Amino acid sequence: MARVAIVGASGVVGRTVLDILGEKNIKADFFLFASKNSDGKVLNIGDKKYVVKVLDDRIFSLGLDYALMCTREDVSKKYVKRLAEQGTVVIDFSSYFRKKYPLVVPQINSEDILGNIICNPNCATIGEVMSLFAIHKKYGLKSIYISTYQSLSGAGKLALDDKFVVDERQLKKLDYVINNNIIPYIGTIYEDNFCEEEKKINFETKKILHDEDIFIMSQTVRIPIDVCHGESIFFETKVDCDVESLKHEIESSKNVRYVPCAMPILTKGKEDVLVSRLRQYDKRHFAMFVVVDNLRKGAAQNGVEILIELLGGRYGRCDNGASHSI
Ligand code: 2RA
Repeated sequence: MARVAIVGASGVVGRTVLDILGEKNIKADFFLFASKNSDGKVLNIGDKKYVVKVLDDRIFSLGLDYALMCTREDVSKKYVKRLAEQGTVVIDFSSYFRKKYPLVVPQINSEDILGNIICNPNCATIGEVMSLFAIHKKYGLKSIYISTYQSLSGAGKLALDDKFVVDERQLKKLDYVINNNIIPYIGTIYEDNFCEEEKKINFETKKILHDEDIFIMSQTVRIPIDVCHGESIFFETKVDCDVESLKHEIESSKNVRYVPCAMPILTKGKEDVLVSRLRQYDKRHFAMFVVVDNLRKGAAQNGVEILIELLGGRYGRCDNGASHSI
């Protein structure tokens, strides 16, 4: 069996990766790593228990086939290249390598899975491109205007702890109180007044859809819910079309469903991206509302799907949900 590390296993995304590996019954020799705080913790994959080890240079002596790095940029920067150089195929969840290495949503661009470093996109980008890729393929997209409503778990465990804090001095992660509030940016704000999350969405959308010419404007906002990102998306197609034709494309996209009212409570813990309220202004201008579980399809599930693609390539293609012996 292959040897697979999950690094950052005790974080919100890492734990979701473990859940999904268990749900999909993926068989491998797993090694779980995290920071000192989680040393010795026991976590499950399916009904099997694993002891979490502190991440350090010992990871390089394990002869790993795959590593899922559910880690921050600084940790990925330190470990990803070295692992890749010694033959481990790394699926990196941080944004550190996204400009240079393949950035993959398997339903859209699995052909980009090449080499030993594969990047998992940003959660808000994944929801957006999942809802639009079939439309882009069939009708072309000239422009996308997206406003996001992003949950606290997108910023990790500490941001979830900030949910009920009312005294700014007691915040662990966020810059402002989120209790009964919304914060109109995510990540660093740059000199041009765009924030980090907006720049990620703009860059990543073009890279995943293989289209540098799409005009994209985004506005990213943090809201006080635990899980699932909402996205209000306006888009312009390159050719004339109508709501029914677009709905058909959405409904025929894998892991995307059109529903009467897409809300976080409907997608939390689920695999599919939900789309609703598709409407048209004229033959080329449309609007819709999208929700994605940011921990699942927006992060962990996408990474596990990349792993499954890799297993298919190396060991014979496997179907989602089947038992995968690596
Ligand atoms: C967030 N998408 O929600 C970003 C990073 N996961 O903060």
